[in-house]
Amino acid sequence: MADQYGDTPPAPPVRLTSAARDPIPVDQKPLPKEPESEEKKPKKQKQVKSNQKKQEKPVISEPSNFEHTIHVGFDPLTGEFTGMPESWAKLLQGSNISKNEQQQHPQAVLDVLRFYDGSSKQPETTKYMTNFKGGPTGKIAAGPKLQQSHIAVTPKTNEPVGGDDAPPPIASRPDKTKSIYTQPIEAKPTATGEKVKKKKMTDAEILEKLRTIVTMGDPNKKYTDLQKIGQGASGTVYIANEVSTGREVAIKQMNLQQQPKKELIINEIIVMRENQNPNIVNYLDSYLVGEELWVVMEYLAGGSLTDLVTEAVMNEGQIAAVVREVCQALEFLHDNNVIHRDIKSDNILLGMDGSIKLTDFGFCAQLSPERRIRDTMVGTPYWMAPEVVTRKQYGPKVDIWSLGIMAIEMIEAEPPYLNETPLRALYLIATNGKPEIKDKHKLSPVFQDFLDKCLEVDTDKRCSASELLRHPFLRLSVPLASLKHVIREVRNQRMH
Ligand code: G5X
Repeated sequence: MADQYGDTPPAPPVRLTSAARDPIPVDQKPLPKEPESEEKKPKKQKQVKSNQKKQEKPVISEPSNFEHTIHVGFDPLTGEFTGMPESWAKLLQGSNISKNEQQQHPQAVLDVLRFYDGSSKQPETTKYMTNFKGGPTGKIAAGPKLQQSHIAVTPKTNEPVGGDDAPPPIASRPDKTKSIYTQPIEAKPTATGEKVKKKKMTDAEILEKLRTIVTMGDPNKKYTDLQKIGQGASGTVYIANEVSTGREVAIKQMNLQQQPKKELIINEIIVMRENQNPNIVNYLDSYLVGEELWVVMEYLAGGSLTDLVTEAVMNEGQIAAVVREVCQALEFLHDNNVIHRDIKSDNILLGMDGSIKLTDFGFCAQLSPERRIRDTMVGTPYWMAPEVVTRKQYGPKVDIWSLGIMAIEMIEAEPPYLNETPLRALYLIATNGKPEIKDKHKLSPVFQDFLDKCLEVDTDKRCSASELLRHPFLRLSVPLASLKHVIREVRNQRMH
């Protein structure tokens, strides 16, 4: 069936086009320093303790006993760290963080090193998309009038290529856009009076717990015609036919043996079973098949928001529409004490009807009323909030920061600092705070203000999801149905 573009209102003019996909000049000019960080100014020979980070605000009932302290010193005259572990020195060497930058913010360097070193030791547990595509050469206008585009898409070899029903190949950014996870470096309290943290579960306990959740029986009889749509270290995602209803579902299969973070898997199922919402990819069922855990969920055929931002130019009305839907998901989650912790365009799926849903809760955190903040480091560097990067305790507002970064993706096709190493990106987030937006003045004043409200370093000043939903920018939203054409067009581009 041919697309009709004539039945939609004219889109606002295309903005901020051309260079969005071009390599960004490497000479990153140093941005103005955050005035608030006097305590981080290198004065004299400063002894920086890795674990006894000062809390900016007092936190009640937090454990204060620590283990494993690394003492790293910094000599501002030589610009050299002393007593730095070998692995950090190596990481720092390859990071492109200049000597000058190290000298300016030695504490920030140590913060991000401590963070990133922990994560790099972890086997990769998340993202699945292993296929790649050829260098894109242009973007299509995400309006009703679609310009002829010349997009080089390298089709995935194991991908079923076919008509309108075939799952589209899933876009992939470089490996550095994959999610990471580190254990909290702050000590786990064993006996602090307050029982704030649960003991780590054993594998046997995890299996036992899983058995109480999953549906008995053989899913191979209930779901047929599995076609692979994503692949990664932790599992494989398929599209399948649900025999009882005839509808398409997505199935994420995870081999439990290969899971370094089994608690997170249980978390994903338990949390998502309880939290169903129109703006979230809904959990449907789960099964244990030998060593494999199957998670059945709704299937969205329109690809991810990454496909859209990298292959189309979005106007403000379209951006507002996407942002509103994601805000609705976040308001719901945060009201229910769930933090997603990995908001980025890759985790926003599009339905062929224009629906927009948040997915991949593999990193989400369920907060309890007694414990409203977290200290585990989770997410994807480029989208991480400053409080995560600098290892402060954090809460639901981290999702709002990441939403702001995702809004930048919709303007510029990629998050700030994507051409940097992850470690230098973390350093830049820690030291620059709010990122610079190219051609910010070309955005409408309400959009600029919206971005400022998301990308506010001070978490108390950063808006909540509910507050953002009342922001005038969201009144610019186009109807979701008007996105159908764009989603279809991008999908078709990707299929051929
Ligand atoms: N529905 C879905 C997930 C969502 C809440 C528990 C993870 C991928 C990939 C993935 C592709 C698709 C594609 C099309 C759907 C994924 C998840 C999840 C949950 C309920 C499970 C990864 N990386 N999908 N439609 N999912 O290739 O956390």
